[in-house]
Amino acid sequence: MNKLTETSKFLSYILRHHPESIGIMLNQDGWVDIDILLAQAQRHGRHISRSLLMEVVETNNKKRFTISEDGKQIRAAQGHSTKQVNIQHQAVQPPDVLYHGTATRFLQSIWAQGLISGSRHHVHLSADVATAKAVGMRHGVPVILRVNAAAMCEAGYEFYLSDNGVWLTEKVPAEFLQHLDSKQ
Ligand code: HQG
Repeated sequence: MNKLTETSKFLSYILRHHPESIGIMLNQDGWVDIDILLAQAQRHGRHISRSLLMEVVETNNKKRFTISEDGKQIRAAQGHSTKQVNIQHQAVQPPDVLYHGTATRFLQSIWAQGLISGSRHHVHLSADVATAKAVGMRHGVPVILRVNAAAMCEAGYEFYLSDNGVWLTEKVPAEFLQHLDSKQ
């Protein structure tokens, strides 16, 4: 694994899941001072220069990390499981249709329970089929579910858009899901 990918994975682990593992606290919005992050990483045996950090942020294929406007702080854009973070997203109107990529082995449970966020804070949805397919492939044989976001909005469900363009919602009951036929 190259240095950029390795550092990106380390940052995801710290900024989404286990900030306490290097003794840092994230604020409710997920931010931490870059100076503190790098110093604590160093103390735990992981040297990351500021220029490497910035290169990871800038080159990251999914724009997983966001730098604050003043340039002093960093956060993961989405995907959190740590209880330190509770981002107060602004609800926004989603496209009428969103997509969720998953693996065939989860389908039975999804039809029974709907989409649930599991350990993460939200269910992750995308506006396009290609992204959903790539997400599904991480878990096995991919299958794409079509989410009737328009009907969910009418029913009062809220949607949020992360810094990096991932659509988030708390859960998706099965009645709003449809198996996307490969011909569509
Ligand atoms: C499934 C990546 C059984 C769900 C991606 C998924 C994304 C159920 C898996 C981000 C279920 C959770 C998140 C139910 C949902 N029964 N299985 N009731 N409800 N599931 O990794 O959406 O590379 O936590 O379908 O691009 O795959 O990390 O979520 O298959 O944006 O930046 O449970 O992670 O981004 O898996 O991926 P995950 P996800 P990063």
